[in-house]
Amino acid sequence: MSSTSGNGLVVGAHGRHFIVETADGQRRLCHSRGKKSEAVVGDRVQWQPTGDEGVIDRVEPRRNLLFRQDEWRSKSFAANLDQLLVLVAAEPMYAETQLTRALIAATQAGIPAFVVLNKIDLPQAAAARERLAPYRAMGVEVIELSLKGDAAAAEALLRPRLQGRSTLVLGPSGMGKSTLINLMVPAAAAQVGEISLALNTGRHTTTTTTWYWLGEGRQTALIDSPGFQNFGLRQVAPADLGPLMPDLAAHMDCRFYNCSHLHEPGCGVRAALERGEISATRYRIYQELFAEVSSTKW
Ligand SMILES: Nc1nc2c(ncn2[C@@H]2O[C@H](COP(=O)(O)OP(=O)(O)OP(=O)(O)O)[C@@H](O)[C@H]2O)c(=O)[nH]1
Ligand SMILES: [Mg+2]
Ligand SMILES: [Zn+2]
Repeated sequence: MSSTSGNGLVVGAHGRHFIVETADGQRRLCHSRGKKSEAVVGDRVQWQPTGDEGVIDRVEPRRNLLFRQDEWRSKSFAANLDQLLVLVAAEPMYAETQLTRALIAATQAGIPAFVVLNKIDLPQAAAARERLAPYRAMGVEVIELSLKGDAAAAEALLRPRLQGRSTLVLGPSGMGKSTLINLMVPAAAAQVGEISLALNTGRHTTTTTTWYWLGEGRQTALIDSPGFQNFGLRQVAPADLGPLMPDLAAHMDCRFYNCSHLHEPGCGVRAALERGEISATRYRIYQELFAEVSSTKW
């Protein structure tokens, strides 16, 4: 059977250009119809050929979509995910607010998430580990490894965790996302940048989102993504923010049903903060996010 048209999976996206994997496993360059580029990596699409290339006619309904909403634009990461792997490391040190934002976006999108702390071969890893303590305490799974220092151990930890699922690898620039993809998918050849190059010149930094199959049978997928700096959460309504943070949500026995947990008397969240049951940093991030999402018009 030849793939003259039909169903496909978006495995790469760059502006209005898409790589669509057809039913027989071929990859084909496709364009979106019209001005809007609606498809994202992970989308199931209907397409038809135009010469050697193709046109996407329709995007099938999505199971989920992970995206960020900055002040002026919305940026989709990927669709139809089974899970999110947030990759962090101590060199360069990840910003905790970025981790929090990724976890909130995943929770709101209904996508289970876990954290991988990479580069534990470096002495700075202790500080990163400490920073993750509140996340472990609220039930977030954290896997520690060194993709370069002990690749075999890293692979053994990751493989069962990824098996049979589609996983988006997300994290700030330089954490090792492409290194992880290359370890798990030897044929991937994802571009890995040396830290100095990545941060100083942008070279070798991943700029597109790409779907890779891990092993035979097209059952397990890993998705490499560009590192992010901003991670806007303006899709979240202010009142939804606290409930999306499990450590705060556990203490929302407040006097007022519409408590903002910022200044009201009888606030269970602030009481827990004073007792040391909520991390001061997490609460500060909540304040920062609350201000940010409150400046959005609803
Ligand atoms: N010390 C150490 N360095 C590592 C480890 N894993 C990756 N690196 C290095 O970290 C740097 C960044 O790795 P990448 O895989 O390019 O990071 P990335 O997350 O894909 O970065 P962007 O594409 O810019 O988002 C490279 O120089 C890697 O060699 C590790 O376990 N230990
Ligand atoms: Mg990369
Ligand atoms: Zn409150």
